Amino acid sequence: MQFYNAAAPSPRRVRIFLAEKGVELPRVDLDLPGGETYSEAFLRKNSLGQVPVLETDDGSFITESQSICRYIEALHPEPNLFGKDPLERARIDMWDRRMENEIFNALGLIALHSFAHFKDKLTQVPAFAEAQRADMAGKFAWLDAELGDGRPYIGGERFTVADVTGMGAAMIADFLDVSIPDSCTHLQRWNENVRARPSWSA
Ligand SMILES: N[C@@H](CCC(=O)N[C@@H](CS)C(=O)NCC(=O)O)C(=O)O
Repeated sequence: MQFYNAAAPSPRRVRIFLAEKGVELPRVDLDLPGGETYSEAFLRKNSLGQVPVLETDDGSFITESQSICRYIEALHPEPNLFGKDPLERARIDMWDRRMENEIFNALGLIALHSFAHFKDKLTQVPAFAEAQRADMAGKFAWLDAELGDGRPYIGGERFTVADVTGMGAAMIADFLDVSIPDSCTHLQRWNENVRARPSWSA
């Protein structure tokens, strides 16, 4: 197996997941600002020119951070990060999707609509980036209210892939200098807890 990585939030989700599983994979580090993911050779692995990509032992390529994590979970079931029974699996999936849609992707849109690196990738609307930035406080307040039930982790009583997605989002927030408001004490508690995990530095 070979893991195609870069210094960016989506591959970081996989790095954190692998660290939580205690799994090490041979890794190829790509230079994102240098455009290495758009080489002809890499586009044959992922036609979107994005990382992460996992090359499996039979020569298949899995793209999408979450799909790679699911594959790793199937090969290394413990510690379980996707849920143990139908209800827990649904709850974790629900929270993972919420973290991705409401927080991770919302932050990503700020970068996509404001960084020069993405100018040829989409029609940038800088005002939209600013609007997204302004909307983040409300999104954090929503998540904070949810965590107000006292659960320690996003999906419930134990650490799961939904927290991994949240940690990826926290990396984007750091990079964009978007802070969790002081009033969001439950979210602050979660944020401090996950940053204290050894996998935070993966
Ligand atoms: N939905 C994809 C998103 C992958 C993605 O957007 N990767 C970014 C890094 S975070 C990338 O490779 N961007 C290359 C570029 O846009 O130049 C996943 O979760 O794997």
